[in-house]
Amino acid sequence: MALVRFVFLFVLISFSASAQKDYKLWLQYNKVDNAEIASEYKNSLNNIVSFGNSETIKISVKELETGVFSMLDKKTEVKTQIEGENNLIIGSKSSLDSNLLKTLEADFEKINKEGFIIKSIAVKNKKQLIITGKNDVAVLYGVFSFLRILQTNKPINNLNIADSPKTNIRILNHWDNLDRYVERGYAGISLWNWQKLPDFIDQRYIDYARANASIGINGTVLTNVNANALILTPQYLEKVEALANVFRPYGIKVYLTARFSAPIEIGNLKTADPKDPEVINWWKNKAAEIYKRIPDFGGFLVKANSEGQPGPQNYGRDHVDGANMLADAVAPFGGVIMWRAFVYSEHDANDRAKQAFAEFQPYDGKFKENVIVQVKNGAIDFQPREPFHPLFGAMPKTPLMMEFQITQEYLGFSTHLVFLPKLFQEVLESDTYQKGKGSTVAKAVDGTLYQHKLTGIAGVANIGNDLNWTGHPFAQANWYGFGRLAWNPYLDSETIADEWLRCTFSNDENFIKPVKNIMIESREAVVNYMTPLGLHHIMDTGHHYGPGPWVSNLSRPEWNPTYYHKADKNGIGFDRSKSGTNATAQYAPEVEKLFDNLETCPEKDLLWFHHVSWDYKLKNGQTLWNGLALKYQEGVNQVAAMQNVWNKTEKYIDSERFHEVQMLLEIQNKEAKWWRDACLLYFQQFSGKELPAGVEKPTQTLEYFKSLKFPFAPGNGK
Ligand code: GCW
Repeated sequence: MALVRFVFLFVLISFSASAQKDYKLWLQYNKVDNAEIASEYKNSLNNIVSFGNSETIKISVKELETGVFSMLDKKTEVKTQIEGENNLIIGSKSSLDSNLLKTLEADFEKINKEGFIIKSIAVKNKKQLIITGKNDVAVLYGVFSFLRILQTNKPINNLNIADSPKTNIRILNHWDNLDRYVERGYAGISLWNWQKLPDFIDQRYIDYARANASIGINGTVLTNVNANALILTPQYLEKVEALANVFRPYGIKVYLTARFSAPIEIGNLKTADPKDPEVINWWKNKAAEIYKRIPDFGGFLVKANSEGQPGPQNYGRDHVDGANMLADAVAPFGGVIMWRAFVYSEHDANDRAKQAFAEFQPYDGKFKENVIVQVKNGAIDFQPREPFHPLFGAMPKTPLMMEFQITQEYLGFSTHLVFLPKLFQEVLESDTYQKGKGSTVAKAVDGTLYQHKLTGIAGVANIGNDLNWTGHPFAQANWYGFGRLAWNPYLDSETIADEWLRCTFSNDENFIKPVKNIMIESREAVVNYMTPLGLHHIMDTGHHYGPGPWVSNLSRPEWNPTYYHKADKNGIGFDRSKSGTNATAQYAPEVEKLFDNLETCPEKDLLWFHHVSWDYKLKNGQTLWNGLALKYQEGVNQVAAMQNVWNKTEKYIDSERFHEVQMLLEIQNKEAKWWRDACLLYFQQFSGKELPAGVEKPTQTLEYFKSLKFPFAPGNGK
């Protein structure tokens, strides 16, 4: 009996230890096991000297104490005066004495409001390390950045860092409903426990804020863009206020989605017409009511006249009327309106890829100062690969915000290991040629191209109440990488993968090198086994789980995969060139030319822009049919290669996360094959050709794949 109890206890303890690893994200603060580095760190870190006593500074101190203790086994004392040498001084500009201010004068010139300085300095001839910034939250960012230096085992003896975020709004968009169902969520239910709020503050809220602050995220939209007006009632605002209070010391502002018809639904008005004086007044009062509770409320995110959501067009008005009316309501309080450009209509016979541009581009320059238009990275919908959205090169007078999707709606849910920063980087680096060569999407987004003051990057969150937050241990890297890129859209995804692996797992090069490769390869792998050569939107209906290239019976034509791949006897692909829908004309002439011409169009985007015959010769000499089939196979092979690498990592990490990833990769392998077989069997009906050598025979018939149904697949909107 005693033995049983002992074993039980042991299991419990080891479970909670490993569970903690999953939960702790990239803030593991593993013990530094390189003795030399550890002793160098210990020698350079005596006491913490803390100036200021705001909540944020207290959090910063605690974080440093925890981090240093856990990584170095060293207990630091917290002082309020500098004594001796090798102290770690933290405090914001206003709390520093004139001596320190003078020493750092030139450094403060280098940073913006949210930027930080980490610098080795001499105070009265004694060496010290200081972390500072223009306000307390900037100091917190500096603290996390410093801890990351320790986590990644980099030297600290001569630091001289001045780093500022390049965008103002670095924000998560939660597609969370009030009943806690997360639209396109694959990691459990919503973190926000509305029923227990405002009185019960779940530790999760604090840990969420801390994780976000550690990567520089400074905003969160709590509610789904498919909005519910109830969030704007006092009953819910009280709960929102409680969350805002938790997030504030971490520098995170709360935003909400505004349902355009709220004045009718909760305000008892007869209309929501943005030109109606009563409606205008209702929103003004609502804004005042919110700001009374939450003085630093960020503003509203709005999905209007898109996929059935109400909007100004219901009243014969346009997007500018709607956005500007709301902008006026929040302007007195410093709020912003993030107005989404994700619009398309079944009543518009135009190519769906052209519709958002056609509608929004003419509005350039017409929005109020505190409106930022939020544009998805591509013109369709978060596909494994899309060319950059043409709006990014076409609205010089309007601040444009990037919307990325961190949750993997179209990239294997939380089951597939896909490192998204690679995708994000590809988009950010794309050249719009708006002001000639070098006019990258990143420059449009960070405002440097047209000197916009309001800038931002949004990511549709992949977070839920799963123990590990994101469903897949490696999906944590996508949350992390999103934050890092929102801070600096010019960061290299490989650097991000490297940092994340070291902070999350281990600094052992034998682990880092091969696993980093997995991450970097993983994005191309998913493109290959789902939608190679520019194919897109061929997933199954509604839940978007698995392949469904055959689907053609949906009420809206542009919801059908057959609309997108247009496979027939003659070939496959969507002709968006001049001979087709001419979507290429929405890009700057240099880009238009590149995409329009079959010879110059990058092969990765081939079938996005061209309908190409099955016998078309690819650059490597293969026919399109053979090349397509081989790409599908390559995707499957890449997953198998990822598995081989992963299977050798067991000795470097905890067995729980090792096994989790191992099982998930096995599912990914099965599903990659499913995609390959289903798509190739389906397209083969049109090509009429044999599978080339090197492509494995399908395991099932096309009929079988078509018969698969998933009525309970997660994340499908309700
Ligand atoms: O990708 C599609 C999703 C919808 C989502 C919509 C949007 C929130 O399938 O679930 O709705 O985009 O971005 O508004």
